[in-house]
Amino acid sequence: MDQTRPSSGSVEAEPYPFPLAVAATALVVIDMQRDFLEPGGFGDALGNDVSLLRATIDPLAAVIAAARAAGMVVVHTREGHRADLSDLSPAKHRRGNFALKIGDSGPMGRILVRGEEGHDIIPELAPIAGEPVIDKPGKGAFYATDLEAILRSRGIARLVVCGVTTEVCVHTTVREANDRGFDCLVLSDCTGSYFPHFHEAALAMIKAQGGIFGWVASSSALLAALSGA
Ligand code: C5J
Repeated sequence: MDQTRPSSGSVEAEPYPFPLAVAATALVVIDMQRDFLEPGGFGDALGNDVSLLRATIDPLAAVIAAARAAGMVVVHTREGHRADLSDLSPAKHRRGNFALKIGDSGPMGRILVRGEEGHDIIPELAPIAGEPVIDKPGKGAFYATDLEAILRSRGIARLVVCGVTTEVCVHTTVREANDRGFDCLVLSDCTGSYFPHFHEAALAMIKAQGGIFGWVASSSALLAALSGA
């Protein structure tokens, strides 16, 4: 059986409906980490208003719960580095020129370092047993990780992508996935940016030109489709 064929119905999306194929779809939750979403983390250290990202938490919690109930594969990612920073390129380390850099000590431990408090996924969206957590040193979730192997071994061909930030790690991941042949649906209210105009532009780019990178929908459209599936 072709698992990518719709199991029933489709998600109301732009530029056109996204066929639902639950068994072949994974929910990929990008970098919902304390370092990006809580005061004292990396995002805050860069001068950003973290409350802009926190608006995604409630809708995303509902989507994760529905995905789990439907038996969808749920994958989480975290951006961060080894404690000795041996996987941090000098270029990435230099970038920004702010008071706090990756690896420096902040209020939630060393910024974007694996194992530190700030690197953890926020408690509201904590992974449950059996859900893969992908630690990634880059912006894209496929670069230098085993995400693709994990998805392919589970027969996944389609991704619902959520998380932060829309124009950086979400967008990079969607572009990487698209080039690897995955169909991506991005949920507009479950993705967020410190820059609302970047969020809007990033979503517009995904669905432009007949869905050049994928589809965009609201979480309510996915929840409606899942409840009918
Ligand atoms: C950033 C991310 N913005 N997860 N990371 O540095 O989007």
